[in-house]
Amino acid sequence: MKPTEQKKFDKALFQADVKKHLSATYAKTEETADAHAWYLAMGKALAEHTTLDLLQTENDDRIKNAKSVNYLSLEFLIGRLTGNNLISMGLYEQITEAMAELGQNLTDLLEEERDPSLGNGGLGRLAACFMDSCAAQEFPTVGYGLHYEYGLFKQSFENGHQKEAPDAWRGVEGYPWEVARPEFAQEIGFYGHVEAVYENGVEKRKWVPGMFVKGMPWDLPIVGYESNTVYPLRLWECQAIAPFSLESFNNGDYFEAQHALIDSGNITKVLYPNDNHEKGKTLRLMQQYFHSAASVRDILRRHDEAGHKLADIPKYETIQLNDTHPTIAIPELMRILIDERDLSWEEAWEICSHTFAYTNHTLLPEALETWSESLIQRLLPRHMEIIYEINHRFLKEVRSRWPGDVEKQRKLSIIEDGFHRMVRMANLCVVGSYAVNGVAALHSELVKRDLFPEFNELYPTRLQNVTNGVTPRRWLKFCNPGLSALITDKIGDQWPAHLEQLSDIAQYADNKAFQKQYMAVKKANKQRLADWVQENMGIELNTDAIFDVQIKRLHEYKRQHLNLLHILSMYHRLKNDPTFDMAPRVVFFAAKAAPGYHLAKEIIYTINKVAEKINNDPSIADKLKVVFIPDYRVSMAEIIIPAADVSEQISTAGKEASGTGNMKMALNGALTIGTMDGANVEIREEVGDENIYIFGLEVDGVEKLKASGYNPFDYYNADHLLKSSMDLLLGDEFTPGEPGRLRAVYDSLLDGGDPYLCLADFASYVEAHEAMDKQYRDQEGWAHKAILNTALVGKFSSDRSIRDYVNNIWKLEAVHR
Ligand code: 26Q
Repeated sequence: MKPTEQKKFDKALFQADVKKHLSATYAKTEETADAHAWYLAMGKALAEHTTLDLLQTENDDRIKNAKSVNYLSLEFLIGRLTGNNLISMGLYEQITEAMAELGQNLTDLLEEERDPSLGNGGLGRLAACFMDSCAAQEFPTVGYGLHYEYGLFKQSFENGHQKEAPDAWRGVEGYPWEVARPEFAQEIGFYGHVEAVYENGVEKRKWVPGMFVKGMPWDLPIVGYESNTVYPLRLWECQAIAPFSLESFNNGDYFEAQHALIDSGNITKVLYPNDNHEKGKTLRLMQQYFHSAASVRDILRRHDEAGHKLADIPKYETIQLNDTHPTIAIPELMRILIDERDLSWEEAWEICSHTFAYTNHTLLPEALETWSESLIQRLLPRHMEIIYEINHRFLKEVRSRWPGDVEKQRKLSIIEDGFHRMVRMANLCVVGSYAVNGVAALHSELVKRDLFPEFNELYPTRLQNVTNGVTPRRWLKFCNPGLSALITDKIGDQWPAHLEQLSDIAQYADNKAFQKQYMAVKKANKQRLADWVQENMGIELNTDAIFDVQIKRLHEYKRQHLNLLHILSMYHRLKNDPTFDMAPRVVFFAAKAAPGYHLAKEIIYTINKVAEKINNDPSIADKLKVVFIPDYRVSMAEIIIPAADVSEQISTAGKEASGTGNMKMALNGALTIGTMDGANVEIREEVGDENIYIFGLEVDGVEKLKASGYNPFDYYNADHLLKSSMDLLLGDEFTPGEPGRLRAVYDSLLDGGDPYLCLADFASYVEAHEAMDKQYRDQEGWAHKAILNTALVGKFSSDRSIRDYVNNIWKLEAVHR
């Protein structure tokens, strides 16, 4: 839909709707309503419109008869919906005015919304950007996720230590944008046994589950940018089937029945807070199966109701698996087709193996999912049989390709042999999918070379690349209105849907007037962040300083502790070298650590302690400040990213699959300091080597160093600055009266072997920072580079990523409404 075709907005009607919800839904009068009540009432009034559009999209025959993508993900880190939906609906200005007439400031109301924290980090946020881009380009999509009661924990600091608290994101009143769809509820089984039944002399397998739960779907509206298309993000909530056990209920064993209610309520109670690390917990596998089973059944329901044949599933549906977390959907679809729909194995496999596609997001061995065979056997006995059969037939193929090569069979087998046999979910995904992709060019090459070389030989076209992207609506237009206005002023207002147009900004990179305006916007964004920090953390910041930003989950491979070493080196030099000069700098961190990741929490503690000392040292003054912003979340990113001068993307080469924060910050005019890792490689290709600061070992350098026996002490002893910086952690400089309290990080880098090569990259990292520091003192040169970053990263729109999926993998067409 073109903006000119926008449905007419009736202000008076909308205001009446808001007042109606204020009283009828939230029991407030205009006199007693606070900002929160006004936000809720406004949200409900808006959601009325999106729900209508959702139903129309759902019932659109052209969509029913077109191919859809079903995006299966255990995480959707969508961020606040109200502001974003207003932008997509093209109503931001009108609603600002309508609410102002009701005495309410829209910006303040938007701050009342809690972030739906239904994801950990990059993978969940990517799923949210992809939903936005599918809707914007009107590629028929349903997102399937889980309706966790508690999202990712809230983080606070107590004496520098991370403290976690539960996050009941829906609040007491419920989330205004969601709508329950009880008509689509599903019953899902667990446990039990498999029976053999004979029909006309042929054996049929039948799973008899030992317990059932209910899957209740809640729909969130994903509004297409400037279109009436609204796709559902369907989140399953697990509920007990009440009365759970009729027998125990009738026997008067009420408490037994209640107990069961409580157990099934547990399944979607809380999001697992591990990022890039799997822990083989039963409840997590129950979440995964619950999610897959409910989603697959809903897909089949839609397919059946549209009047399509089973054999045509691959023609009308594709199922994208966001990492291996929903892998069990593959044997689940096989089970339904064979056991419930009476297809032969061959017919069922023909369908399945042309329906699923799998995205890999990590090479870290500790993040590759495996589940114990005995656990799957107990929880999902029929699925285990099906997995054996898939493996059996697959290994036959391996044997005919490499006769007599037992090693190949051992490596490729879906079942890992050993004392405890394990099911390798990634192998099951590759075997059961028609396409597998990595998330950046380098990562996809490593997937082929290191993770699945034999699969790549066996199925040479299956492994592909789709470089990640981010939605320019949320990550530029909405979060950076100043820069957006400036861009629109120069190149018109079509860029949010056609980000490649940003390249037209490049011609202004040397235009002094434009540079001034651009830097003024950056300054205002820095002021907005500084105000937030002043108000919430009581730290005063100088907005002339370099705002140096590292925001992402806390993980050793992301090397927040390398950044820390740089901070220590600056502190050391400021204290000890009278000739040392540097531009004032504020180093920002924001990161949550998985609650069970001890060293990650120690790194947070160490940074906080170092920050405390530096920020209060009068001799440092405003040369250096360190700010660890608590409770990193999407709405916080929306304030930090537009204010960044420097974007820290410093993972050990080969470890970060893509990164997406790198794209968001470059788009908003930060210069990247980064390794040749993930999408940094492609950002450099786009912006040019002069406009990015690349440092450190590359993948082959990392490999060679590791192979030759890396010894961090060699670097420690040879580099005076490095040694002096690290030694600061040994005494009680930052923990008065508690010497050695910061040893954990120090030890991990020396005795611990420095597995992510911080010391090897330190000198090169410091050198890159010095070059940036020097460049920053030349503000015109800096502006030139920053403008070119904004101008040249159009490739990283998630619209382009989705078009890549559509053209190379999904093969489906847009349906314009
Ligand atoms: C697995 C099993 C049990 C419990 C938890 C998990 C689990 C949960 C989340 C494993 C991994 C994740 C998240 C991974 C992730 O966020 N990966 C990131 O994906 C981004 C989008 O592709 C990339 O940009 C990042 O490079 C990658 O680290």
